[in-house]
Amino acid sequence: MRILLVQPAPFEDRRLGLENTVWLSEPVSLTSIGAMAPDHDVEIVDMRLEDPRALSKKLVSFQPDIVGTTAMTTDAYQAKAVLRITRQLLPDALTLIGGHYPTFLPEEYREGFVDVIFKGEGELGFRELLDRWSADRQKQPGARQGRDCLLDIAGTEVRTEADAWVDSGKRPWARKLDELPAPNRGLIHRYQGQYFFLGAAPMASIFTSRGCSFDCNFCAIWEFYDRKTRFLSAKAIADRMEACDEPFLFFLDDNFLSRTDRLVQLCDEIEERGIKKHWMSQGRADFVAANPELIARLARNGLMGLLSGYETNDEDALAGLNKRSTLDANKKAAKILRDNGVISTGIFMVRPEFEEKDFDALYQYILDLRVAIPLVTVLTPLPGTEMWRKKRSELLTEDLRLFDLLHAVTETRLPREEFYKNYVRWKSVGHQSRKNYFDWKILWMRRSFYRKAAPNLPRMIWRRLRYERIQFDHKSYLRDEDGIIGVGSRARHRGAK
Ligand code: B12
Ligand code: SF4
Repeated sequence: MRILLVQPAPFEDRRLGLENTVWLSEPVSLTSIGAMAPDHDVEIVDMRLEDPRALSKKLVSFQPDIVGTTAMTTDAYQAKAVLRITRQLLPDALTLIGGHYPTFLPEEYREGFVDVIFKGEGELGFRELLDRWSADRQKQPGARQGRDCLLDIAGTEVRTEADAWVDSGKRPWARKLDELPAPNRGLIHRYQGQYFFLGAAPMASIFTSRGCSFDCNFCAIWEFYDRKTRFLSAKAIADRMEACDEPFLFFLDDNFLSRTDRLVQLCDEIEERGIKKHWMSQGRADFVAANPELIARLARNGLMGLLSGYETNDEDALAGLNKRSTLDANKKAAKILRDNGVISTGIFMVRPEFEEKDFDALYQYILDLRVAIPLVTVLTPLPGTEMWRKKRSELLTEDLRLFDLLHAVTETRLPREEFYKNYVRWKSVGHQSRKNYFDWKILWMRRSFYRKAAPNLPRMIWRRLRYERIQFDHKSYLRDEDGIIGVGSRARHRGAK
């Protein structure tokens, strides 16, 4: 069978998107499920790197039997558009959707142009679907059962021939990550070299664990994976590192720094095999604070950047987020990372109730911490989170384009224009932070990284300048909200549902 997997482009032109400025990651959801179909003809189209007409062209030329796409919250509408176009151009193709957003709000995809909604981890369910669908297709055309042959695949919702939706309940997680095949990166070969994190390019993406054992109330990941974490072994991680040609890697785990024994084993593997890659990941500040020697060893073995949620300058607010960490841990972590030349990308939140003095205090805190790159987000109740369930009635809109963590989707205490004017002051904080963090000692200590990344510098600066004009113009936020947030918007959006 011919299978087309499509990574949607989440944003229309002139809107912000992390993938435009900071981080364009490989579509690992699609390479992961693509790896489950070695006996079929699979292609991936990454619409973030394609002309908008590429999808219809590919549908017509490839004539897939199955088209699948994926969505996190901000991709939700574009993912729908992918399947709607598919139905128009190829009425007989089976259409599938999976990912975080459909898992949490499957009802949003119960539409005539969607045939199967995957909830949770996709590999095993996708394989089961392929087996059933291809067995059914091999029957005489008259004897086909249609979609009803897919009805009881655990982890899916299927639209029956009679146009009703049947939910087959949760699918148990794959027991061990090592038992799943590695994502098939050959499927994105033609895009290789185009994925990046800031100046690190070409960059490959590797997933080494799934889930998180913490329960921050603004985060969906622990709910997605039932607050359990499964890990790839250190040996399998090292195998995957070696299999990548790229000098830069991103470990996509939400909480990479979580099992010291595995990290020690990973250092052993990297040292024994002599792997010389530069890699980045995401990890908690309290882990860094508690394990300075391990961080130093990881840095010697290629750890070059770490994204951590420092979140806030207020101990009570940290506790209110269920973060289970402290400001003291933030301070220690930022110092340990800097001492080891690890680029600390600190994620912070402004809250809708902020007044000018709260912005001042947060920005001063960021400067005092000396993180290399501060990413300042607006606290957002994302679908699937505890915070969403609590705050849903307070939302001014459910238009998902504004759920990018850069817009306030609830009432702000300051007038909205003032709120965004204060928010974009983040620009000078960012510039000052970079100055505070980088010095010749750090550049010398990590010279092999900076030497390899240097050729990317002009492109990175160009990307930044282009988007800074949008990112740091408060009017662009108001423009995005225009017609979405305003008088009566809550009633309008509820009415539209
Ligand atoms: C890399 C990444 C990004 C990349 C791009 C992701 C991409 N689409 O390629 C970038 C940096 C752009 C990004 C941006 C954002 N991200 Co992000 N990102 C991730 C991250 C770290 C890894 C994604 C990944 O590759 N996962 C690996 C694959 C294997 O997992 P998966 O996607 O879940 O896929 C599995 C199943 O869902 C399912 N499946 C998925 N799709 C399909 C399709 C079919 C047909 C089938 C059968 C199955 C299936 O099967 C797969 C294999 O089991 C995840 C964390 C995570 N744990 O996934 C967060 C995550 C997806 N991001 C998240 C968020 C909140 C964001 C942002 C909105 C905000 C922010 N500031 O980060 C922005 C978006 C705003 C914007 N556009 O600017 C949330 C999503 C929550 C939600 N409700 O949607 C996550 C889960 C992080 C978290 N801790 O909550 N992100
Ligand atoms: S924010 Fe980080 S630590 Fe908290 S639940 Fe999400 S992944 Fe885990």
